[in-house]
Amino acid sequence: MKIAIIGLPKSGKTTIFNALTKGQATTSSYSPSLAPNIGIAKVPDSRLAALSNMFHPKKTTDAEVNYVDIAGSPKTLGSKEGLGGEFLSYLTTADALLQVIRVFEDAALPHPEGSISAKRDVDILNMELSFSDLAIIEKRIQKLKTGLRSARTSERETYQKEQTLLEKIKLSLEADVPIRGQNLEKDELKKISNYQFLTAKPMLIALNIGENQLEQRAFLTEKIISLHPEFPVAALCGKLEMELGQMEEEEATEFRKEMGTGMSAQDSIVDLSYHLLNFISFFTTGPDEVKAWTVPTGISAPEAAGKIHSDLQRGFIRAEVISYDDLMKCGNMAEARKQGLLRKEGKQYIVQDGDVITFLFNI
Ligand SMILES: Nc1nc2c(ncn2[C@@H]2O[C@H](COP(=O)(O)OP(=O)(O)OP(=O)(O)O)[C@@H](O)[C@H]2O)c(=O)[nH]1
Ligand SMILES: [Mg+2]
Repeated sequence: MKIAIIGLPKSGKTTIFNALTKGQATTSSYSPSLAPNIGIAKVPDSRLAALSNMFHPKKTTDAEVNYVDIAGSPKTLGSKEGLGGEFLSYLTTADALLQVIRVFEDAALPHPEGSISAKRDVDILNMELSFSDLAIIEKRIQKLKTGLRSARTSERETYQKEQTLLEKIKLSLEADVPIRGQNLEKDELKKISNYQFLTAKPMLIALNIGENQLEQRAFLTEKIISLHPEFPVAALCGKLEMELGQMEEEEATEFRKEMGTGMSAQDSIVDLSYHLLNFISFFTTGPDEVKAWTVPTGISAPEAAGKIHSDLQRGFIRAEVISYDDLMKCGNMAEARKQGLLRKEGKQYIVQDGDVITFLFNI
């Protein structure tokens, strides 16, 4: 799972990135650093420890979330000059976007828009994401139109269908409806999946509040949710979370209690990403390694295999699947097999949360 962090300049993206990954990337009071920060956070999951106890593997590997933090204004999105192109490619490959909205007050660090307004900032970001998608759509439509002139009859229909679909999406985008809110059919979504449109991506909002706003946290969160019920929202104090992230676990927990910060930024963002963005975990087991994998809900068995290695997807034969709960009840694989709880599943199988899977493949 890869999550790209976006937000207006100086909203605290790098600070929150550090909090999430326990990283130490340089934050910027003045000019942004140009290189993106890339970091990894482990996903806490008690089921993995239980599986590890059962299989005694040489290695146990948590599921991971990859975070990318890109400097620069989203106003350069989609533009060719400056950061635009590179910036965009980091976003298009992400599974989800984490929008950092500045709520903290700091007179020494003026907000680029002149004042603090979470609603305005969310709107600006959404508009920029739409612009980026619109630019791609317009270019593609132009290309299709040119292509249609010289297209063979056999290609004509495909071209025309794509054009109609893109025109429809464009109209809605222009009316401020992001692609994720356009109720597109499954096959329509599939047709446009190659474009990796930004407004089609799931998004969550992190309100970056100041230490002195911790008590208003629930209120501030509710306010944004009432304006944007479509987005999961977490309010966290980026600066404090970053500092806590550098501490020893115990010390940080003690601090949290005292300050009433609640769940750590890491846990709350991971929780939000999983439950509200519909990600699930499946497990692979064996004497060498027990490992948790993160995939979107609705993924097929071969697609899940592809997350491990593209060869596994290409040469997919079938999957042997048992649910985590069933396996725990049986105590071990041999018993599960005896009880007939180990299922053989084919290419159409949709992976479920907690599935323990062995992929059979042939390359
Ligand atoms: N007071 C206060 N300052 C913060 C908070 N979060 C971030 N800052 C400060 O805001 C400045 C910008 O933070 P960054 O994390 O670098 O912001 P950014 O969005 O990555 O900035 P760019 O990459 O330049 O767009 C730094 O000086 C931070 O210390 C916060 O919660 N409270
Ligand atoms: Mg930054």
